[in-house]
Amino acid sequence: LFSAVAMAPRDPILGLNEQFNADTNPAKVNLGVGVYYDENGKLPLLRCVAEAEAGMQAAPKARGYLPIDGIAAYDKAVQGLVFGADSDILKAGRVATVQAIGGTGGLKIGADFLQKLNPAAKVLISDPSWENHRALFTNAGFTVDAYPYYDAENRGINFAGMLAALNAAPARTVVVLHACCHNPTGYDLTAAQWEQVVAAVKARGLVAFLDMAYQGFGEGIAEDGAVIQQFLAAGLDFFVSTSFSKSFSLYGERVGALSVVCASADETAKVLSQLKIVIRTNYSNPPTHGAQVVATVLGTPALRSMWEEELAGMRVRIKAMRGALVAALKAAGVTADLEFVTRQKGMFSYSGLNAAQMQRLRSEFGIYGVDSGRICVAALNEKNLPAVAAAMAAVMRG
Ligand code: PLP
Ligand code: TYF
Repeated sequence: LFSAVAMAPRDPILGLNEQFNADTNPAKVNLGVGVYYDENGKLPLLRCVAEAEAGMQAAPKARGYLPIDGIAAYDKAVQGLVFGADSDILKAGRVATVQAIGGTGGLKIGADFLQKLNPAAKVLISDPSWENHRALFTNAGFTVDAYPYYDAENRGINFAGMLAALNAAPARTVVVLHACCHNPTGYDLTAAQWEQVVAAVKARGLVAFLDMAYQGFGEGIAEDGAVIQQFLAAGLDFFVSTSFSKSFSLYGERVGALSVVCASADETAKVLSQLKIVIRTNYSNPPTHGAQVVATVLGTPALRSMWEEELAGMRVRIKAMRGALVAALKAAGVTADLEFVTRQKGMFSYSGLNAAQMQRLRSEFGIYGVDSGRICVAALNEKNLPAVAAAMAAVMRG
């Protein structure tokens, strides 16, 4: 039965983790996978999460099946975070939101629904993008192409190229956009550039799918969600996937959501009914624990402020590490202009190092980043920074 089954390639990023774990170098540092580590190099358990869980443990509940679309209070909290709790769009009942198995699950529910709706549509993702975007939409049955995004020469975004690609796309093309903290480059569009993207999406009749996996890691919760308001203001229907993996440090609980903005409450009810079919035929209904934690935190004022502070703490620490990395590289004799590292947003930096340099970092220094040059600055701390900077400076010198 399985004699013709070929070995599938490893996920390039998760594969790096395996390599890192097998490395016996005591000085090794993992800057590969996109995970936030605290100043002691530990995966944090947020205090707001621990307190919510303590409350849940103090009054344990039986675990029945959840509704197909998840915990109602959770879906409502997601909507408030993404669209603004007092927004007109929510008052009008024009957003269908379902709990999903991580941000990945939100993307997949959206992809499966879109595939039924419009099987011939193409999907455009950024060049480069999170690797799983291409695989996920391809597996959902779409042809996936890329729009220009990274501009290596100018250390930024090839915005003219991006806009030209959107303007050349046929109507109904699905355009996957990183709402904030672009993975892998760290370069985000300005509000003025987003305005032009929104206009192109509207003029060409494209379908925007905003992937929001890092809300709160760039400039703040509302600031990072501002692009949603720009799409709303244009009167567009669009998709938003949400992930709480990073913002709640709940990676393994798989807490996410999909929201679909529709033209009317009636349309919303119909869309919701279709999303539920996608869910029902894949995994029936979602798990309880992680979403209950997030719903409790977001719905309890004291825990919510605690979360906002803890999230701000992660954001501020990442920014400090960006600055410290640039300073340490300069101190190590690197003369190139590295200001771009502090301009980038979120957990990642496209360092500008090439694949050969990234491989040297691994083999000679035990510093693990992705061959594309991506490093996870959220894994830097005062202790590992000197070694990382020294190693980077060494491979940059050649
Ligand atoms: N989208 C992007 C851009 C990501 O970087 C990630 C990271 O893991 C995800 C989606 C998936 O998030 P989750 O782990 O919640 O599925
Ligand atoms: O890009 C990253 O590192 C994160 C984590 O298949 C991740 O988004 C990486 C690969 C993958 C799932 C999650």
